[in-house]
Amino acid sequence: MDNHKIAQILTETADLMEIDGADGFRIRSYRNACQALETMTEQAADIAATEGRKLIDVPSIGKSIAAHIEEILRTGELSVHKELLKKLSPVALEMLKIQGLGPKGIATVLSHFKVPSLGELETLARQGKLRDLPRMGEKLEQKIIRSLESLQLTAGRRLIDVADHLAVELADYLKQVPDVKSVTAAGSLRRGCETVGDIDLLVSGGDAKDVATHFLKHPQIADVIAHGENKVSVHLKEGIQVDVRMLEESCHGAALQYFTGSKLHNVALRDRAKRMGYKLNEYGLFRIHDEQLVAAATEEEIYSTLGLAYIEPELRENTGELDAAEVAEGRPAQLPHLLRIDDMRGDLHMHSTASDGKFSITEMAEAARDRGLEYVAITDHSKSLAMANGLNEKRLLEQINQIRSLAKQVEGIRILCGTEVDILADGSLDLEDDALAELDVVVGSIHSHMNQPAEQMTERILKAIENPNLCIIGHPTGRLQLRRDPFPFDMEAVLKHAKRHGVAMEINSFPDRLDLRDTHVRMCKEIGVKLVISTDSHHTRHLGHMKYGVLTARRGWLEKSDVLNTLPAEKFLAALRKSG
Ligand code: DGT
Ligand code: CA
Ligand code: CA
Ligand code: ZN
Repeated sequence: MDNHKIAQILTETADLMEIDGADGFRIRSYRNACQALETMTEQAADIAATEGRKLIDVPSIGKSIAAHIEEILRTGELSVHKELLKKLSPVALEMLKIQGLGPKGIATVLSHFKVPSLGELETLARQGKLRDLPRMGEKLEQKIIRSLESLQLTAGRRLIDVADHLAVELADYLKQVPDVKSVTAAGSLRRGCETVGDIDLLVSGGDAKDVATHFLKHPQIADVIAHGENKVSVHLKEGIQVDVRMLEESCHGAALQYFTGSKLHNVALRDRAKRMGYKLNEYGLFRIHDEQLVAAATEEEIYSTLGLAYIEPELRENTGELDAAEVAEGRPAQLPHLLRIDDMRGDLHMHSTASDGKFSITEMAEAARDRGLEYVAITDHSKSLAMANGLNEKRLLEQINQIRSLAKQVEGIRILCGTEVDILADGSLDLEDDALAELDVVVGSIHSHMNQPAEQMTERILKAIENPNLCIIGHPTGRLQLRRDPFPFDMEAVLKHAKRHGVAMEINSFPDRLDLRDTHVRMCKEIGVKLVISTDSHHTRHLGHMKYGVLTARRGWLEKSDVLNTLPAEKFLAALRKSG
């Protein structure tokens, strides 16, 4: 078991202890240990297995946590964790996802009612039974109902990076079967969706029986949902469903097209086929009048037989892609030439140890360089974000000097001076203009007072855009996927204002955020606002999230020219809004 999985169990235990009203000092020791596990370069399992070495020698890991880690390594679970779940409620952890409730609120609810499921909680809320509990009230009760509704919409869905990593691991595993030619992820994962309901894997080549037998031996499988001749569906221990389909190589393209979806895209494509005298299904494209197969091996030939240019998976949502792909006489297709990950040259949002990052400026820059980037901006938090150790003007100016002298030592990448400055409740920025004017890149973000009414929030962002030092709005809607809804504001008004003032909007690539999201990105393009794609890295490992931001950009129909950090450094700086 890797450090991340151990940390997950310990974090959940700390959450449960918080609901249980445990001592704050003890809870903090769990959280500190998790942070140590997430950042250390060695695996806890290796340390535990090495003679003469002990887990308690790792900083932040004390005697009782070390014993917990050993138990997790030995048994795969933690008895304290299980006991707390039993004592509190099997859905205690899920209740933490309900906005506005929090550990104290959950404790209050659980001390008055039995809550075996979220459905039971919803019933209590709808019957008005929560409002009279201490520190609750009708407003919070309504908020709980709304939050439960949006949780239902996303229930069982996983963030794209989680599904992506699992799919890669399973594909490698399936490729061990003799004669398997390819294993491809289809469905929402291939379309680059921000969350994934289940993982669809298509296996080409190899004997279907062998593939199924091998797959069913995978250690991560929790239970088998269906096992047919050409398809196996399972739940992984992680909770997510995986559908594996074994294909005939001859109709690989047709199956890939069908199982990539989206359903709406497929319905529209089938309608088009029908109008042209064809039938389309997962086995191929057939002429209706004589049932003759006309295309099946590749997606390209299916689209082209239907008079269409190849449509990239990220565009297959039935939002105009079929019209744009039309190749009529004398008119080429109108599809965008989608941005590619290799087009990215810079990353304009990352944190160092000066605020809440885990690595130094040099380490971040070198890691970005090793990933092929040409420039990065260090954008630590500003002073009002005290819990993230945000920088005041003095520390920021010191950091600028530090970066300028580092620039001579770190070869092969340009380090730009930046900040992620808080946009305060009234729309002013958290740092003096004089200090901001010294920087190459000013990202402005909202981290506080997110409950403002939409009108006030809109005014706040419009005012921030008017500050001539601001270059980029960071994670503009503030959402945390599966956890926190975006704060409401007038997106169109903000985008028009940003365009007028030359401010760029960020696509924050952090999988929990993906903010702006695909539909907003497309609005930017239509309005003509420029975008940047950044990782918001707090760890060198997060730099790899860039690909999810790029997928979101592609789903928003972006081309290279729509994204400022595809430009070389000098041109990027010239294109970025300049103060004065
Ligand atoms: P998800 O799993 O909720 O994130 O979304 P998808 O798009 O991966 O949906 P999924 O896994 O149910 O099906 C994968 C693709 O297979 C879907 O995008 C289109 C195709 N497909 C599956 N079942 C049907 C169906 O009953 N009708 C149609 N038209 N297409 C289907
Ligand atoms: Ca799926
Ligand atoms: Ca599926
Ligand atoms: Zn931020």
